[in-house]
Amino acid sequence: MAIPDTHRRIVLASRPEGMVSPDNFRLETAPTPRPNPGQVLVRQIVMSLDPYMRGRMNAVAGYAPNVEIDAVMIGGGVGEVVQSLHPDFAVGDIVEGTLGWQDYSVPPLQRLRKIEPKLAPISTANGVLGMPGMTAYFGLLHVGEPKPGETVVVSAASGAVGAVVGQIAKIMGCRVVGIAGSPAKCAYVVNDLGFDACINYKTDDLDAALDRHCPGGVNVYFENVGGAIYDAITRHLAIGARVAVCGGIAEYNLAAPERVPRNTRYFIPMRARMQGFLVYDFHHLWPEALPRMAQWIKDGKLQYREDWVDGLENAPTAFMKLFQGENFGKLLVRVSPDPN
Ligand code: NAP
Ligand code: FER
Repeated sequence: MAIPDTHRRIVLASRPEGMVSPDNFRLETAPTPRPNPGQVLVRQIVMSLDPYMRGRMNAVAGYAPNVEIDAVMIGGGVGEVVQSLHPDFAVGDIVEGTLGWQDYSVPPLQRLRKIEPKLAPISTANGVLGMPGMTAYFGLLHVGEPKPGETVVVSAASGAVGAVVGQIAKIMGCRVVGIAGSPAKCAYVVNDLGFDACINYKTDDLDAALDRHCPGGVNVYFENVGGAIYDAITRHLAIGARVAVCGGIAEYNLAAPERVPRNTRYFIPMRARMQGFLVYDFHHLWPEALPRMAQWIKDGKLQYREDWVDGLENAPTAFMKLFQGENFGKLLVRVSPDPN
């Protein structure tokens, strides 16, 4: 396929105040970037939409730099190398990396990895066999440290991370309770993914449901949400509980952070531990986790669900779904045809 002179890209037009809106983004046509010696040019095929991107839209940087106004939105994606000036990459290679919200990119090489399209659909490099899957794997096993027979609770249970957390916890011999925002999502995690129970936080009484489903208390809580769900879990911790703080999506669109004490007193009698983590802390261990996860998929022990949106131009409206609970599975954008 010939490389066009211009391509489409989505830039950050303004910083959200509170809830992000499609108006915070702008679709542009710009000259197609070109690689220098030692670089490659990638045509994006599948773009990933992830909650962390909301944080990168803020003026205050977190663990990584924020996106500047008028700069291309940050993001991961899977694409095809269409021009290579680097000895390790050939035209036609499928790669995953920081491709941004755009058709073509010259991505940073530190985060660029080759994907074997025969092993699994290439979209999985954005999901179960990529950043979200690795988050679930290391957050659960290295931070949550579940033991067989223990009760593991995970919020955003049907999502890219949560669905994998629950299934790995089942593989580890745990009792698994999900928390999700609709009857369909709850039915999916119980009937399709094998969770023992699921609580619909929008309709169920959280305390009553946790009493019922976690009679011995919660040994491991994999925290994705924050707010009232976190509060309820802290009232049901078991002695020696571990809270693995992965995310707090209920709080990402608050105009100002909440500054209230969050039930720390409950940690005292339970001698509970709470620990945050970033998936990138475990980057050096991904090569050991990825084949294990791929084998679980092959063995039918690990299922994944994708929620597809067509067209780069629809990324801003699709992004909103993450914060409205409208995505059901890993949220992905089909940017261009998959040659595989
Ligand atoms: P996801 O679960 O596929 O999608 C987000 C889901 O969050 C929504 O579908 C919705 O599900 C739930 N949600 C949204 N707003 C909510 C609210 N106000 N209250 C309760 N639930 C809400 O997303 P994901 O990619 O797997 O990410 C899950 C979490 O992991 C996020 O917090 C993310 O920031 C975190 N994360 C952390 C790391 C790390 O390195 N620490 C890496 C990746 C992801 P319901 O319909 O069930 O409410
Ligand atoms: C995420 C949510 C938050 C994530 C990273 C963060 C990699 C980090 C936030 C910060 O540094 O403030 O989903 O994924």
